[in-house]
Amino acid sequence: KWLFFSLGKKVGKKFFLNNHRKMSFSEVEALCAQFQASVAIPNNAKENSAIQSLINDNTFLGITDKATEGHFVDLKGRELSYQNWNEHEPNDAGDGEDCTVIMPNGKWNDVPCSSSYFAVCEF
Ligand code: GN1
Ligand code: CA
Ligand code: CA
Repeated sequence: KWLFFSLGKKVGKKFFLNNHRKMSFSEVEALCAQFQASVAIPNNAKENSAIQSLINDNTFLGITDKATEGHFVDLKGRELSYQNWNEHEPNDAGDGEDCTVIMPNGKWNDVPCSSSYFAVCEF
């Protein structure tokens, strides 16, 4: 089967690399850390497009509201400089959603951290 996406993309000083296996958010954090990388966070539209070009399914970003419900920050608790939520998101649906995925259309959705999605690390 042909893959219509690439394995990695350079944007400025960042390199985004995606993993073609679904895993929970804690597994994604461990995976990226293993490579001295972090779970990807797009800081602007250009970086968001770069990540979008690497994926064809929902993919975790390094953005959570675990600390304060409804307040999404990076994994060090810092404010986000860019956000690209889908309409009506984040909505903390179901039993709660504290992690974030980028969808194939480039928009973001909050999802349960325990659910399994693809991953992108940034170097
Ligand atoms: C999904 O399955 P449902 O409709 O309850 C999604 C939510 C979205 C919602 C948007 C696990 O929830 O995050 O906000 O659609 N849940 C999952 O309508 O992806
Ligand atoms: Ca939440
Ligand atoms: Ca949601």
